[in-house]
Amino acid sequence: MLKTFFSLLVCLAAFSLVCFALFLFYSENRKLFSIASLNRETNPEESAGPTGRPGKSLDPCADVPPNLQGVLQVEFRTNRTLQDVRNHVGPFLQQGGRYRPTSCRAKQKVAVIIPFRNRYEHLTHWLYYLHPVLMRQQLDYGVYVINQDGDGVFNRAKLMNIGFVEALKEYDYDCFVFSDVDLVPIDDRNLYRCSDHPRHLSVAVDKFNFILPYATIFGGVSALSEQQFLKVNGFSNTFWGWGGEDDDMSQRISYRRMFISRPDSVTGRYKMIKHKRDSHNDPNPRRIQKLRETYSNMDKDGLNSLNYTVREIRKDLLYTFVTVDVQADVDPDVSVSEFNQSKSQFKTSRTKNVSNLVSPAIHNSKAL
Ligand code: BGN
Repeated sequence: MLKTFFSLLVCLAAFSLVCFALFLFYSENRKLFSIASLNRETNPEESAGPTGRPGKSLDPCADVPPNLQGVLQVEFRTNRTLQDVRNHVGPFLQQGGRYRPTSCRAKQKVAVIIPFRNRYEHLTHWLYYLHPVLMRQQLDYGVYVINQDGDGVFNRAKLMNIGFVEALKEYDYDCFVFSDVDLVPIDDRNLYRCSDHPRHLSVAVDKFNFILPYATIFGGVSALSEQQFLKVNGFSNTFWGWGGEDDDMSQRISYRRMFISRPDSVTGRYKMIKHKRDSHNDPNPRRIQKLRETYSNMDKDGLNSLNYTVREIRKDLLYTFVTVDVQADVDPDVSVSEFNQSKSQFKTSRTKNVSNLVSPAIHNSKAL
């Protein structure tokens, strides 16, 4: 009698333990399970990861991905760490920030390229929101953070060209989405895909009161297929500092008889993470003049003249981090501090750098 009672007690204890473990597991992974629903209808054939062979027998994914949520809650004030993001989305990713849907064959192979320097907090938010969005959009994608080494003048466009070349070395991508690290979409129906014409995705940014600032704008987030990008010879490599490189691309597109396609202004809404202007990225005083030269320069300034040195390629679960030397001039601000340290030695280099950058007539032109 006593023996039966004890056996019952042991069974009860074991059962409670299992229930408790299950409760813990589900409550810890609540968020993950909403993403996991994307992967429900898996079959063994499909389970090859992004680096494996895609399941050949899979049907193509639907034109409109079925699990989209529409308008999203996006909040940047929360303290978030990269480890939080790894816990949140990591189980669905392959090293290097790679993903491929398991229930269907993705329509496009997309490399998402982020020009970067020293904005880890923004990157954390970006990864936290974008990975689930890109997964729900059923893309076969990889995230490439192209990090400019050193303190030279920033060159966003050159970093994007480098992203294009480096991503293609890894995988047969057919679409390239170029995204600022501080821009997060607030509607997941804004598909990170390429279309018949180069596509501008960030059409309604909160910073600009959700309106398109001007008709030809192509900055923020944009998408070009491999063919479209090759047709315009990529971005210019010669826009140093802030502004104009996207307008130059916009002109390249029209000179090659393509149009800019866009989502509507509801779907194309974005939140921008607020921040102070980066150092070593002051408005480029030469940008207006340079925009007059797009037509004559575009065949010789771009992918075919790109040169850089890869310093390091680091694979995180959430992204591929490529650190590159873009052969940037020393920032004039840096030169000024050097000037204080060593006046005589400095004289020649400062003259060279400043004369490269300053065009007094447009120095005060107002940037958006
Ligand atoms: C424009 C910039 C773009 C930038 C948008 C939005 C220039 C060229 C001279 C007019 N263009 O003014 O590069 O993406 O603002 O910030 O500065």
